[in-house]
Amino acid sequence: MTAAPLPSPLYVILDRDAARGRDILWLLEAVLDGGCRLVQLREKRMPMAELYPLARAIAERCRREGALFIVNDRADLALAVDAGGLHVGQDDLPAAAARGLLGPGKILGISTHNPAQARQALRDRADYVAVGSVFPTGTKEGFQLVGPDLVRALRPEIPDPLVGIGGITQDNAAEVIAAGADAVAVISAVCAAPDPAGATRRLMDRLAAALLMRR
Ligand code: TZP
Ligand code: MG
Repeated sequence: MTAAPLPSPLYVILDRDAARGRDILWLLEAVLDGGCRLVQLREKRMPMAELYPLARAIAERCRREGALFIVNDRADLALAVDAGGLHVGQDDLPAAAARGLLGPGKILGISTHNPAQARQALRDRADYVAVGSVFPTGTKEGFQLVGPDLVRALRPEIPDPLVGIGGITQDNAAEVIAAGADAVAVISAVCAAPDPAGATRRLMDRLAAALLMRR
């Protein structure tokens, strides 16, 4: 069965480090204001006692706005705040176990860096497959550079939504869509932007134009 389409071609990952001290809920408002309806909370160091109320507030705000909210890494947190889903990488809770915990009603996204991992993600019943790092990034230490070529190579065999991630900006987002991605995920291009709402809006415009070009 092919997974459902994502609600937005732009996937903004909210990351406190990239936000340079700015409030995550303020950033969320900017992202929603800019028209994006797909967000993730990526927070590696916050104590769970602080992370839980933050994730709950994001989940509630996204629910009211009709946006899909995905929690990074933590299946327990995703379930506790009734988020729309969970995103796991290759070093996290194995995707098959995550799928079992989440049940069929939640979205499961899986990060992959090569064709074997992408095929395994399909077998583990991913709802979308993330591919990266498409370009060099300063956000993730030890990233594996795969280029738009991996997106292009996977497109014919991956029926699920494909999400390009890593080093994606206004200037190269269209290239990722042209390679076959359904969406692009960004951290710094929005979270570190002086005007995150404007940056979101401009990325949304670029992506809409790139998707039109592909039709
Ligand atoms: N996974 C692969 S690259 C990356 C992640 C989480 C970092 C993306 O951040 P940015 O700032 O959009 O390059
Ligand atoms: Mg992870």
